[in-house]
Amino acid sequence: MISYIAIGSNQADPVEQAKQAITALNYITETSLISCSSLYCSAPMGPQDQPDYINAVAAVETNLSAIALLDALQAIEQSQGRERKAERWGPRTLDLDILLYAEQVIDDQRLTIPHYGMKDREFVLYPLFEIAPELTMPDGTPLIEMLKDCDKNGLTAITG
Ligand code: 5RU
Ligand code: CA
Ligand code: CA
Ligand code: CA
Repeated sequence: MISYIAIGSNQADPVEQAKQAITALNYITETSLISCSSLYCSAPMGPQDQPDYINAVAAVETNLSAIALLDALQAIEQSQGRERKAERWGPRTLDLDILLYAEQVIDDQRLTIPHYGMKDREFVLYPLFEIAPELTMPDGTPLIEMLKDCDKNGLTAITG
């Protein structure tokens, strides 16, 4: 299955956190990294009193189930110092979210796919478009249609 994964960090050298996470994705069992977007700098959405984020989107090919992939992603978050905090949507060293898993729609306790917030988040849609411009959502909506309603809000690719 092809799965698209959102990467986010705004603590403890976010560029290095993101790069390390991309490497770690390729080390997941039964999983290989297909492609990765540029790294992007984005203003925080949700709580504003936190640093800017580094965001990216990666594509992987995996034989794991969606839940097994989620377990592997949460293990990477832990290994890169993710701490569980009381504050909702606060700063974090690493956040890995499954955006899409094949063409599946999953609605379970631990996992909602497509990711519920992705349609409103420029830091997800633009990196995803960079690596999958022809993508359509499981409901048939083309990604490029979602981008038309999505302001860049200062999102910038990091060069170099
Ligand atoms: C509310 C609205 C809460 C949008 C959240 C990230 C949201 C973020 C991230 C940027 C959060 C969830 N802002 N805010 N990048 N995560 N730029 O990865 F995304 S908290
Ligand atoms: Ca692997
Ligand atoms: Ca997230
Ligand atoms: Ca998350």
